[in-house]
Amino acid sequence: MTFKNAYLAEVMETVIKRNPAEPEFHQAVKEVLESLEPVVERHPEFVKTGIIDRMVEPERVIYFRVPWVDDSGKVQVNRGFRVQFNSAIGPYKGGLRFHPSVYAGIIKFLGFEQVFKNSLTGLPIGGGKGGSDFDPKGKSDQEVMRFCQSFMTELQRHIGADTDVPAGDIGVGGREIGYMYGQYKRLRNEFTGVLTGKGLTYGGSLVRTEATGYGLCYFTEEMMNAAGKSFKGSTVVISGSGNVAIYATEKAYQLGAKVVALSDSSGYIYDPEGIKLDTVKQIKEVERKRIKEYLNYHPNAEYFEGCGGIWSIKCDIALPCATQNELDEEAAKALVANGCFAVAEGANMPSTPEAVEVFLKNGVLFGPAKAANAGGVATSALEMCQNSMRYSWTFEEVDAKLKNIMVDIYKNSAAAAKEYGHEGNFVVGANIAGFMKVAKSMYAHGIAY
Ligand code: NDP
Ligand code: 2IT
Repeated sequence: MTFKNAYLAEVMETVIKRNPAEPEFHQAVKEVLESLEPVVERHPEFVKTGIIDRMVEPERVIYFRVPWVDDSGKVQVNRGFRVQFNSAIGPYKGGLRFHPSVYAGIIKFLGFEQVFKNSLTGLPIGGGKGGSDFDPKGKSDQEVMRFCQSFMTELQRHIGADTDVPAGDIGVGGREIGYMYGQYKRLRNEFTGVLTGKGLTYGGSLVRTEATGYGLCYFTEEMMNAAGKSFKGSTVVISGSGNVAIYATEKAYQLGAKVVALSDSSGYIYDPEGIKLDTVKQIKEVERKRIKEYLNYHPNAEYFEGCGGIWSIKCDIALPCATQNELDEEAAKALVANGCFAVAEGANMPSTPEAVEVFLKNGVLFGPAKAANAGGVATSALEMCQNSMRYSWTFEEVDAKLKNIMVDIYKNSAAAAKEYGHEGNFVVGANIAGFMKVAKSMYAHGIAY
């Protein structure tokens, strides 16, 4: 244990004991608790009222059976989860992940991170996360629809526009949100903003599709500008080729950079002339095929099996946008050796703690996920706002609000880092800035004796 503070060490020990065999959750909690050392010294009232002891325990965990019938008539059973982590500053808010690797530890880590991220947006949203071990890959639209309907049949009794508002994450995009929204409406006979990431014809917000990737680049540009750097003329490597990666690529190009690599869980493509994004959108968004198909359109590009090698490509800026722990110490060293000067996390917790250490020690500008990818959930909160008003803003209006939010997140994280003696360390800064608003709210709400 690396804690100097005995109280924080004890909280960490309890988390490990109470949540055995959930290493991703332990990792996420440890990173935040390490950042809070200077805060607990300055705010003994948070220790006395058990704010942190309470924050590491979800308010509610819902775990349910999701039975559905596949195209051959066979009954399939998956597990559904919703972790309602913290509602101190607003209704629970956070995505749903459909991926075979989903289990309680993944959803808890994501839900915990979401609490601080949502606080950083400056908007009134609490933290939650959910999902299933269902694998949408290779399933027909009908199978996905039947699964989503069964999933929502249980989830609907736990959520609501003022209670808990889910959205997308890995494996959950517009198609899945549509099926789930349809089922919610059917069961509840109400038309409310209970999900975000909805289609534009039934209450979705412009820019929500692009928001996480665009927001990531707005944050990164702000962080780089403060250090005299920018996307303009830079070479960028982005992992993943899903929602976040595609729109990070689009914005990086708009800001004057060249993106040379993208990946999926099978491998990565390298196109030194610059990835042609229209081709990637066609392969991934329309055909739902593998990134390898890119070579059928652009035979001069190269394809490599296995996704880890992508970090050995020489670049100025790296944006991991696939999944947790996809960038390890060795990859971080390779990036540093190749002159990479900025890394910002589009995915949640994509860099291992050892990799983060390498970046910070070598002076790489490092934008942690909670701050850098908060544009998705921030725009979800703007979607909630428009739904409440029964009104909608233009693309330019939402995009301008998103940009302001990302600039503010950078400034607030940088300021908190400086105030607590860690100037330039945006991991510490984002964790503290996110923590303070939630802690003050929990303190104000008191505790039942
Ligand atoms: P998508 O499902 O659209 O895309 C996920 C991408 O990551 C795919 O290219 C996928 O490849 C790859 N990937 C998934 N799991 C693995 C794995 N175990 N190993 C290697 N590659 C993998 O999801 P999103 O783009 O929405 O999400 C990507 C990341 O961004 C996640 O960490 C998510 O939590 C985070 N995020 C998403 C937000 C959003 O608004 N969507 C907001 C903030 C963060 P393959 O197709 O082969 O599985
Ligand atoms: O990790 C995330 O912030 C998301 N998947 C988006 C959550 C949301 O509610 O838009």
